[in-house]
Amino acid sequence: MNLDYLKQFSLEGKIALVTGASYGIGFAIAKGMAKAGATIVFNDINQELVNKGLEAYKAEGIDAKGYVCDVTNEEQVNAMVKQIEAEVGIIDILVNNAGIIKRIPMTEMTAAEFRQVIDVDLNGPFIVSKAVIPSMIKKGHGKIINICSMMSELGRETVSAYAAAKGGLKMLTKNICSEYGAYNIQCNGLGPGYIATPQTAPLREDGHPFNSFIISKTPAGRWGEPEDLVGPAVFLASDASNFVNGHILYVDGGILAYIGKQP
Ligand code: NAP
Ligand code: GCO
Repeated sequence: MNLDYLKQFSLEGKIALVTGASYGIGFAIAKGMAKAGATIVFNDINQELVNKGLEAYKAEGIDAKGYVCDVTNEEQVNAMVKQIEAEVGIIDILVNNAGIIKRIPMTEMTAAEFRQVIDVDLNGPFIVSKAVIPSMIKKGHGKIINICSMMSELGRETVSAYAAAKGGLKMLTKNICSEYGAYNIQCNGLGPGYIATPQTAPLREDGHPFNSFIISKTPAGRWGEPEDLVGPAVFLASDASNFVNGHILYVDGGILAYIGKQP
């Protein structure tokens, strides 16, 4: 075992696939992993977004490889993983980051809308994990990080599908740990609090009551930034977390610990 604690956090020589990482949380995590030494591969649903991502990585001095692939499409995912293995190598680290949200009151939500959220946020991580695990087993190790949410633990109005998906993702995490831990695969969840990205932009508009609500509900007294997730993500991807498995690491400025201020 490497007891040099700083070296334990290094991702030197590792290949990391971060899904949906052209911008937002995925981009920040991939950027951090690259700085820790990993080779970055990412995907997004169309060439325009992939090109946008490639430019953003290049501007940071990162030589990333981007693929067009929808995480809900098993054929596309299997083809992408095969291509990455041939062009870059076996994936050591998978971050299931791609995700969507639909904020619609449950009784107004169609079953098709509900299914679409479950498809991207829960079936996607299942499909991509399933595609990378066999090679991780052959290689003798692997790290899977599922991007969970406050909604893995809590509910709120309008996010029934998202909460169902992220709650499911928490349990998929524990099950991958249970099923493949014996193969030296660690599967953990990273649960961001409320983070300033395009996904939460509608909630942060000037004067939106949700903005001040979140600030008052967060002991840290602010929204998170994607960069707040980098250290915890690198930890979960590195040898420093080799005996951490099936855990959900919440990075939320303290929201889940706090009952909130009396009105
Ligand atoms: P974002 O800014 O909307 O980015 C999500 C990324 O996923 C986008 O690049 C998106 O591409 C991509 N994507 C969506 N559907 C996809 C698919 N089927 N296949 C491949 N890529 C797809 O969101 P974010 O805030 O960075 O969130 C990233 C992850 O963190 C999500 O899983 C989200 O649920 C989770 N999260 C976010 C927060 C937060 O406060 N922001 C908190 C907790 C958890 P398009 O642009 O084409 O949609
Ligand atoms: C919402 C938000 C959340 C966050 C995040 C919290 O509408 O409540 O979008 O669900 O994005 O996942 O951790």
